[in-house]
Amino acid sequence: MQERYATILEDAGLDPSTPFDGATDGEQWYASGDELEVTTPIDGDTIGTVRQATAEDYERTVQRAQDVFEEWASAPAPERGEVVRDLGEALRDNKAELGRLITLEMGKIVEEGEGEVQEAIDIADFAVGLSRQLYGKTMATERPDHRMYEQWKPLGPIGIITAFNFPCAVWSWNSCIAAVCGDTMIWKPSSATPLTAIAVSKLANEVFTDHGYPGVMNLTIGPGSTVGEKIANDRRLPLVSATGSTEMGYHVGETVASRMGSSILELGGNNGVIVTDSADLDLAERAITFGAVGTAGQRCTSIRRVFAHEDVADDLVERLVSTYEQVDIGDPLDEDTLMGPLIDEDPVDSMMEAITHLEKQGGEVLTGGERLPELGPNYCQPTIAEVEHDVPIVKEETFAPLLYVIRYEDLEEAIEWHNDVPQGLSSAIFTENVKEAERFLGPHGSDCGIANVNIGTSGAEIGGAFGGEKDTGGGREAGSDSWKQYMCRQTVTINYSDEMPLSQGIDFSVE
Ligand code: UN1
Repeated sequence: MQERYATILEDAGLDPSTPFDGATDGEQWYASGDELEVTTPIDGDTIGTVRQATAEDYERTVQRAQDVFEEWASAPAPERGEVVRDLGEALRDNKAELGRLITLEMGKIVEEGEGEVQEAIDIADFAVGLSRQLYGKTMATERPDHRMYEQWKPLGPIGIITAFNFPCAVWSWNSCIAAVCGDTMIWKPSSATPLTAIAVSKLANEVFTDHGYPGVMNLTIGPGSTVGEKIANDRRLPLVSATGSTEMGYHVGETVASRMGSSILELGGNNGVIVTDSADLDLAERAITFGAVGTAGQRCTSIRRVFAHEDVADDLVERLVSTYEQVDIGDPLDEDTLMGPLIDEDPVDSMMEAITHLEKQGGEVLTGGERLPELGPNYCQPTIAEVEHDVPIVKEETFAPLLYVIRYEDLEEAIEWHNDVPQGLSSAIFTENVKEAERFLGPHGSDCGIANVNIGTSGAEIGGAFGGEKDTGGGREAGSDSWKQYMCRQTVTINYSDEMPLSQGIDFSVE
């Protein structure tokens, strides 16, 4: 391993010379399954080996989450918030180090790696405040001297499954909120990014142990076919939050539902931006570049489709092509780089296949379109292709920096095309015209979980509920009232009268 890679691991609290154990119960680390070799997408160098969890290791971890639940759920919520506050502080203290580890393991540039840790810090802060605001409603009852209210109780140990592209932030959205809600958890990260999971779990272990609550946040690294399957089928886990492909989500969602569990699914997107003839093209160009090229197009919120009004399309395309051609591609650890490698060669292959399809269907590559073998097999050029709206490949999510530009004449038509895909995560309109913006936001506008005006589709703040409709899975994570899914709602009615009146005025007296 390159020395600079070993330094990154050390700085993030990982000993580069040892194989890592892939499971923890908050105190001990263990795992006796097959070894997983971890490579960096930067140059394919091996940066670690992880012993994966076996069925017995999984059992130990989930048992622990179940045992600890009783005590953790009994702690007052603000006390749970204090622990999450310290987790947020630990993340703050290690932001730069974790950010670089994310870059090394996943390939996003350092700026974005650190941004992801910031997202985790932000949700920790949000969760601390929330720990004093787990409000229930009080309702007016129809019976005299009765009181009715609802209260929110911890749900149980829960399962968290996360994807490679946000190896820290998506865990934090779930774990920080679940923790203040009184849940314990078992986390299965992507097998492509286990080291980030181990590094943040080490921090979590220290913080929770210091507070006398080890075992709230637990980790099991292992293949989806074993650990993922077990989580989906495990009746001890009333909730499974899963982020990843739509295909995975269908399977997890169906499996969890078949045992009456609930799931939060955050799956694929196919995010579109409408640029109207009144748009500020300078803003649109900047937002589209970040949205489509940022994270090498590997966000579920990445911009994949731009609907450009025909009066501004040429101008917009010219600006985008010129910007795209100036993007520095290369080593994501280098601070001049704007786009690093993709996670491995598969998405590069998928992007090349998509380009072949669209060219056969009359589309045209405007810039990019090539692999960059001189940098390595995981690198490619960010690409813009112009296509007609009904080209079939446009309905698919290609998890790579491939942007489709589609010209339109009429806003209603653009909205219709925009919605005519299976996915429904994020969307945006660029316009200076309030009527156009409101049409896009109105009942016949965007059908996505997120809709923005003069902002791209990616880079959502944690304060809002994050997620989308249709094949995106319907789940909502992070801010707003997403916390309610991590708790059990209980409706309580108390009779403090000396009578036994029945609701609906029913008389059931035995005379
Ligand atoms: C994801 O790609 O799975 O809105 C999450 C964003 C980030 C989160 C993306 N805050 O782009």
